Parts: sequence; structure tokens; C-alpha cells
Amino acid sequence: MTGHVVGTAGHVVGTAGHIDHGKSTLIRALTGIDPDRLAEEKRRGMTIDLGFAHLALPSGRVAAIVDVPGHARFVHNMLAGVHGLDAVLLVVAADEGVMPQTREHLEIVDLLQVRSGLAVLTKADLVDPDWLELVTAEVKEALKDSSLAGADVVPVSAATGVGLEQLVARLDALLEGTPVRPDRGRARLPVDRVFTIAGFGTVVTGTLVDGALAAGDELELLPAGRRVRVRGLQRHGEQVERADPGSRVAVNVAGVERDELRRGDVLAVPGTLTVTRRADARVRVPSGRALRHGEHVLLHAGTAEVPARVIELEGEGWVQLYLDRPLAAAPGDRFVLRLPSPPRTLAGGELVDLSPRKHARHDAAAVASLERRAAGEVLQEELAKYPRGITAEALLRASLAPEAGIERLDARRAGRWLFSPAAWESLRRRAQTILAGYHRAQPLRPGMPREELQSRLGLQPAVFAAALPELGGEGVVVERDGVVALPGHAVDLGSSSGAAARLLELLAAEPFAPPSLPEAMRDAAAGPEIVRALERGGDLVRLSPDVAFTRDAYERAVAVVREVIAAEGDVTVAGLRDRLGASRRPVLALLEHLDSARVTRRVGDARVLR
Ligand SMILES: Nc1nc2c(ncn2[C@@H]2O[C@H](COP(=O)(O)OP(=O)(O)O)[C@@H](O)[C@H]2O)c(=O)[nH]1
Ligand SMILES: [Mg+2]
Repeated sequence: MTGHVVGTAGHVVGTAGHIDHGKSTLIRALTGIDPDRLAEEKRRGMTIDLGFAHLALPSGRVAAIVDVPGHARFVHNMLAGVHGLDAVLLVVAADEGVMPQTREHLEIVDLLQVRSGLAVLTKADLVDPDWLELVTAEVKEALKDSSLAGADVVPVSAATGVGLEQLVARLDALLEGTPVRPDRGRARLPVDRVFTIAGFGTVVTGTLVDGALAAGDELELLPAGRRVRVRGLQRHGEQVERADPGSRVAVNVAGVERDELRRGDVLAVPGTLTVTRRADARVRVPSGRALRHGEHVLLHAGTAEVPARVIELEGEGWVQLYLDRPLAAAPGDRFVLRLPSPPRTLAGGELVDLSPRKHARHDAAAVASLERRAAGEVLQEELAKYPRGITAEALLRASLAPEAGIERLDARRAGRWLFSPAAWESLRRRAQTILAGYHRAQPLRPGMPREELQSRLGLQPAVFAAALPELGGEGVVVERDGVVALPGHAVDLGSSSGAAARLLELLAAEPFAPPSLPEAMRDAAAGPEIVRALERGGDLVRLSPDVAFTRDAYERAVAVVREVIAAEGDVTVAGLRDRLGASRRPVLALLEHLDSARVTRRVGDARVLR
């Protein structure tokens, strides 16, 4: 490629139309560049694969040109060229008029929703004005129901040059009103050509979208998933340091061999695309055609062509696509579905969810969720897929949604974790159900061990640790001493109350000289569970493994201890024993208990208040 080029961000303009209608000749006449670059194309005088050129317009704007083959057999090559087009030149030979690939290409342009374009009547030198008028009307009629409805029809002749200047002026004006590709900061280059240049190595070309690229950038080659580096960049045949979205670029890539790359691969900023074998999509099927459930199709998205199977979902226009090979894509990407044989276009659409669950065919809720997702509620719908919580970071990564959306999200936050309102409600209900069942089964226990509740809820430890205090704050649960309970739960001795009462009775008979605890338990037929329950309920105070007081005895004894110390300065085991009329063993246990409870402190043989 030659020629001095000025200007930066630009548009990409593609040709479309029937074979031999003069597309390539027109591009050559406009740009001086022959888009038919292959030897075979030159020999056969026919475009087989995509051709590229660029056109400097009077305004100073430079449009990149993608010339496509018109032959029915090469529609798949044409499809690799139409992604990323800002405008289309639909070329119709004035002498032939609208032909099959005129309609087929127009339909593809329409399915991909390219909205800027001109119809160019070529070979105007071959027809008379009356005929030209008829063909103009025919072309307008063909455009009527497409995304190019109302486009200007411009007659030209590449042979005489008539009309070329007007065409260039119209195109310039059209692009003036066509927004340039937005820079979303996540550059990606769907690869349409791969070759090697001696001394440089591997070079790929493509239409850059969604972000800018600069020499030195680290990129991911997808779907393979390996890292590569941009060694150099060319735009319109000139070395550049940086290329803006909407540029046709040639990228010299380091870190990958030529045979590891092919058309359909994507170079992208790492982490910004999803590689998937299943996608939910909205489809539009042109009238007169039908998309059958289970149909095997070819999915064309970006420059990729992937065999896929169509699963119809409930409601009009929603499908789940099962791909034979992984595809690197982003939500919102447009695609075309074709039937392999005989080859024909079937439908077009937009990828909506790139990591969907499998749906039952009549899952109306799944479709309702897709509708909301397509309407822009991407994050909200993605969040709904994670009943066990997800971090904001992971949610953004999974949905490829802009960060700003997180603030508008209707979500319950627990630390770093987000839950959809429904997921949180379900977590609350499950915690309540699990604990209620546990309390019923274990009335003598104060609650369920934390770890058990965590595993019963199926939450990761980190998520549980963040969620539990929130559940506590909402009054759903209470947590104490490593166990979790419902707020209303009290240890209920229930059927064990006979044994518990007997035990308290035995201890109360000689409150300061009770029988040893194991003995009393045996006599009352009360197990350790009952002792713990009474202890937790405050009805019994265990002073040592074998000494327990009733609460009443304990409180009275402590009062006496304070009294004696207040009156005499300290208290001894013997002194307290005499005051309480008790035996030595329980008194010793009581004072040691009070020492360790930091009520009293031992000084020699005596205790003083701490
Ligand atoms: N007379 C005349 N012939 C043309 C014109 N444009 C293209 N052709 C001829 O039409 C044939 C097909 O042109 P080509 O550009 O290869 O068509 P494509 O298949 O649409 O790319 C070639 O023989 C061209 O010389 C034109 O404006 N006037
Ligand atoms: Mg051609």
C-alpha cells in the first residue's frame, strides 16, 4: 500500500452487492488501490476474499475501505468483512439492476443493523437515462424495508469517471453524520488476515473496535487464551504508534507463530471478552424463513464462523446457541446465522448472555430475564445467577458491563459480597428453616455450630463470615459462643424437665453441702446435656467438675463471701465453712471458682476482694 495519509480516527466503509457489478473497479477508481490483491483474483478477474483500501475525502477524513466478494460461494468471506462497518456502499450495476446477491448482501447488512449507506449505480455509461430511472426506483424499493431505507442512490461510471466526484462528496457528507466508533477502553481486533513479513514475523489485520491500540500493548489471543504483544502497528500502510477504534490496522504480533493464528481469532485487552460455547441471543428471522428447534447452523460473529445448534426458547425471538467451538465475544455483538447447505442466510441477531445457564425449552422466567438484560439490566440479571453471592469485581468480569452500573444495582451487600434481593431473601429463609429444624431436634443445645450452618447453607467460608453478621443485624439469627440460633430460641428442657427438676432438688436439699455432682446426676437420672442446659439457663452453677450449686445457693454464698470480707477484711476456707455450715470440699471449690472468676484474690490462706 502506498500514498500519504493524514487524519486519525476514521470510519470503515464496506462494499456490498452482486458479483461483477463493479465493486472492486469502483474502489480502484476512487482510491487508486486494487483491492483484488490475490494472484488468483487477478487471474480470474473476480474477488474471492476481502480486499482493503483507504480513501482520503475532501474534508480531510480518511475512510478505510473493505471490498467484499459478490459471488454467492464467498458470502462467508463477505461476512468476515462486514462486522465493524460504519457505512455501506451497496453497489448495483445499472445495466443489470437488483440481483440475488444484491438482496442477500442487503439482508446481511440489515440483520447486522448497519444504518449508514449509499446505493451506487455503477456502469451508468452502459444505460440510457430512462433505464437509469427505472433501476433507481427498483433499488429504492429494495432498500425500503432495510436498515438502509431512504439511502441516496448515486449513479456513477468507473469507465468515464462520471459521478465519482459526487459520490465522494455524498460519502463525505454521510460520514460527517455517522458517529465514529466509541472508545470503550477495551480494544479488540477480530482477525481477518494473517501473514508473515520477512524480518517482522507474524502480522494480522482487522478492523479495530471498542478501544485504541498502541505499540507495546499486551493482548490476549482468543479463544486460545495466550498472551501476545503488539510489536508494531500499521494504519493505511503507514507505521503508527497508536490506532483508534474504527481503524483498519495491521498488527505485528510478538509471541505467536503464524500457524497459531487464523481468521476468526480475536486480539483483545486481557479479561475483556468472554470465551464461550453457549450463548443466549435475540434473533430476527426474515419473513418467509423459519428457524427450527435443534437446527444446525453457522454462526458468523466478528470474523469468526462457528458451527452451532439452535435451541428455541419460550417466546418469540429468543434462542440458546450451542457452539461447536469456543467463540470470543461480548454481549451486544451482532451475528448472522446461515444454513450450511445449500448455503443461505437464515437469521440475524444480538448476543445477550454469553455465560447462560442451560434453559428448559419453556422456561418463561429465563426469557423474561433475557428481555431485561437486553434492555440494559445486564448486571442485575447477571447477579441473579449467583444465589450464593458474588463480588462486584467478579460480577463486572462475568457481564463485561461498565463499572458505573454497580451503583445502580439492586443488591444486598455483605462485606465484599453482593446478593440479588431474591437470593438474600432465600438465604434468610433457609437460615431460618435450618435453625428451626435444628432447635426442634436439639432443644437442649443453645444453637447450631457456625461451621455446620455454613455448610448447610452451601456458602464459602468468606461469604458466610460476611453474611452472618448481616443476618444478625437483620434480627434473623443471633450468634454467641460460636453457635448460631434463632432469636427466640431458649433451651427447653421439655421432656427432660423431670430429671432436671430432680437434680436441682437434690442439690438444693443441702444447698452449701450438696452431694457430688456425678452422684446427684446418677440419682436424678440426668445426663450431661441436662447439666449444660441448666448451667446455660442459669439455674445451676458448676464450681468444679464435681461440685455444683443451685443458683440460689450460689448467690447466697457469694453474698456471704462479700459480707465476711467487708466485715473482717478477708475470708478463709475454714471461716466460710463455719459461716455457711458447709463442708470443706464445696467451700474450697466455691472460692477457687471465685478466684478464677476474678471476684476474689488469694492472699496466703485467705481471700480478699479483687
Ligand atoms: N462499462 C463499465 N464497466 C465496468 C464499470 N465498472 C466495472 N465494470 C466492469 O465490470 C466487470 C466487473 O467489475 P468488478 O469490479 O470486478 O465487479 P465486482 O465483482 O463487483 O467487484 C469488470 O469487467 C469491469 O471492468 C463501469 O462503470 N462501466
Ligand atoms: Mg470484486
